[in-house]
Parts: sequence; C-alpha cells; structure tokens
Amino acid sequence: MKRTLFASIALGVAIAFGSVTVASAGQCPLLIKQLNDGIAKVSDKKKADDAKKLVAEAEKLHKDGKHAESVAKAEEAAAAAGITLNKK
Ligand SMILES: [Cu+2]
Repeated sequence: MKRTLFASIALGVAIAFGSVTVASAGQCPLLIKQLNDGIAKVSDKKKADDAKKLVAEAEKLHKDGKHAESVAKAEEAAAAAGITLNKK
C-alpha cells in the first residue's frame, strides 16, 4: 500500500515537471527572436551563417512541438554566434 502511494507521488511529480516543459513552449519564439536580433550584429559571416542554420532547425523543432529540443538547438545557435540568451 505504501509503495503504491510512493508510485503515485512519483507519477505526480513527473506530471508536474512535464507541464513545466509544456508551459515553456512559448519560450522558443523568444529565444529565436533574440538569436535573429543577435545574429544581425555578428560581423563574422561564417559564424552568422552557422547560427542561422541552427536557428532554422530550432524553429522547425518548435513548430513540430519539440520545444525542449528547440530550446537546446537555440542554445547551440547562441553558442555558435557568441550570443547570450535571456531566458524567462
Ligand atoms: Cu517551442
């Protein structure tokens, strides 16, 4: 009986974390906007092109509903372009 209760709590926590991920779905467009603004100021063309490719992938992942992966891709793009993202 105790074990069942523990399993329910664990499941509840997992669901709570899951909804946090869903709630942050709106974050991708914010990150992508920051990246586009930042990339426009990158003078190194190769760096900017690499970053743009990653941003395009992030946008696609976001549209496919893969928000966590989109955020990860946005971070990759930021690293490639040397941009610091402000996350909410
Ligand atoms: Cu998203």
